[in-house]
Amino acid sequence: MSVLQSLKNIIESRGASYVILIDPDKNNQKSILSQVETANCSNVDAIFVGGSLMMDMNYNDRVEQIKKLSNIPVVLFPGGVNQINKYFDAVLFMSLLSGRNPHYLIGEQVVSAPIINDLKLEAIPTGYILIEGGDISSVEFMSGTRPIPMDKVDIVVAHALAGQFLGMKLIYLEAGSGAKKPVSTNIIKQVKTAIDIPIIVGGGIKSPEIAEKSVQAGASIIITGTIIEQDYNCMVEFADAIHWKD
Ligand code: 1GP
Repeated sequence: MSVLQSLKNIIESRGASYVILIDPDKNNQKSILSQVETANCSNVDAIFVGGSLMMDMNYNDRVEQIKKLSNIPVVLFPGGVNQINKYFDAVLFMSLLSGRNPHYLIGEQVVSAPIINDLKLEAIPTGYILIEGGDISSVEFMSGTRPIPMDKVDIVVAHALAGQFLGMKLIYLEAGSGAKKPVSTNIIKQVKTAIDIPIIVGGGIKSPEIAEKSVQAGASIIITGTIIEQDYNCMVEFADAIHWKD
């Protein structure tokens, strides 16, 4: 079964899906495997792996280790084409819809498509929408694109609709890693009303309560990265809050 289908099945049966984000940067070298071990026994549904930069040459080795240890799907959440390798079960094939930088709208995708094809990786078409989370995010800086202001709800909705009409299978509402403000429940509600493909929400989700409210508003997949780097044990509480049908 495809990774996308397995996530959809979980959304259907458990109400929503919980995914952790691991940044395989050298700073996290020591903690990566503990994070995977904890995820294996904490009702986490998948691991997204990615980061804005690779700061050394051991990235591929770390991804291999993550894949070997993980009992759940390992999906690339790409910061760039150089992060693709054979160890992933799937790749979020993202277009940064909120930006107007052609390189991240279609340039990276053209470069990466033949490699993904050659590796026979599952590509999950994903519309990526960056929303202003209270600080300049790594995505904003690295992509040279401006986020949509949090109060411009109609603009976010229009981008999400455009993504759906372009054939995206998922819409990712991103406030940026470590965001001061997560994506508002108002935005999630309005996007949920407008589109019928699953909504991923991430960035600045620091508590199970925020995760639960985001799911109640219409999020189908919740991503946490920064908070679980600080405390692996909170994965169980996040999973409980997100899997509301259990
Ligand atoms: C970033 O949405 C993810 O791309 C996760 O954000 O690190 O703030 O959990 P956090």
